[in-house]
Amino acid sequence: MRIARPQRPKRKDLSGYAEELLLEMYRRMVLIRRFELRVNELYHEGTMPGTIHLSHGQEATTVGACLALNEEDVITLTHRGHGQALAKGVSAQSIMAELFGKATGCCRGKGGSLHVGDISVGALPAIGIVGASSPIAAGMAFAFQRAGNRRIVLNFFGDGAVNEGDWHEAMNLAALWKLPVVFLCENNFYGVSTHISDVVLNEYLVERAAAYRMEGVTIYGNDPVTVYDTVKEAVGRARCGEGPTMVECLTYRRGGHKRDDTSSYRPEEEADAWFQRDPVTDFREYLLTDKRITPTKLDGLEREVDASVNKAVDFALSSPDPDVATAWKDVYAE
Ligand SMILES: Cc1ncc(C[n+]2csc(CCOP(=O)(O)OP(=O)(O)O)c2C)c(N)n1
Ligand SMILES: [Mg+2]
Repeated sequence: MRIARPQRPKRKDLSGYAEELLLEMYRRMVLIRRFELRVNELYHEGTMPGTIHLSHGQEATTVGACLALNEEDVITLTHRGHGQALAKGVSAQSIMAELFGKATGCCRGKGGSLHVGDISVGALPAIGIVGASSPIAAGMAFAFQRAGNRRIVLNFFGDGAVNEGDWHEAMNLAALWKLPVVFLCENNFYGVSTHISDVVLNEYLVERAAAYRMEGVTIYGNDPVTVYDTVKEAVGRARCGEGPTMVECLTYRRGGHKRDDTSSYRPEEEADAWFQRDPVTDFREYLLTDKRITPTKLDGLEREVDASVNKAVDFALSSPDPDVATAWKDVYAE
């Protein structure tokens, strides 16, 4: 097993970024963190049904990537999709209600954790089959290209997807037809308990993009500014008809693969090194290097986020279950 250590790039001067953008980055990252930790509690105390894959630890990647998009652009989500949905602007209330299987959920309680999303804000409900979202993303990008509407698709996938046939077919056609899509790999080094270096010889997964003559880059995924700048550039190229880019973001999940997984398969030295580079606390510290941003502002924002997560839980718990008569509604196209 090859251990990859977190390598944070040199911090940039933040004065060139709008304060509003920086605060929104932080707000969304804190929202994902607090949301996921709350879901974890609710699940383990037995209040929440179903299964869950939590995304805390990967906030900088999802938020940096989604903020580089326009509202009308679309993302595809993975099985680890709560953070991706929140980052694109799906409401915390409707995701929380979905996790409880309530009628007010973003999929009216029929999808649960594995299918969160809301197409009205450009988040296609998640696809739990590893690698299967990439051809769908390429297909949507093909439709956008034909319509000439300058929208783009951002396809989230994990390191586990790069050995799936579907993923390769999508990469090939997207490169060949210069489709307006960004392939965003959340490389957290593990597919369940399998370390990526035990199943792929390449040091960086982005080497796969070169095989399709696609642009590609590997970046540190725990800094939202780095992710934002890189994805923004990729999005710009895609929107101008210059074709797709693969962006590989190196990150780490703080929890297990799912539910009760304690991640005992992760070497302590690897986990410790990544846990010390917490994207949320790191970004808070980074923001405070900018003279426009004060601890008071960030504390206030954190309190607002906490209140919104509490509100989301209350909303979900007090929402009705779906009516049995609607069981087949919205399942097939009419
Ligand atoms: C085609 C397919 N094979 C197996 C599974 C079971 N499965 C669910 S998540 C997962 C691991 C995916 O790893 P990765 O793509 O790296 O995403 P991560 O869980 O690390 O976010 C597997 C094997 C699946 N959902 N789909
Ligand atoms: Mg993974």
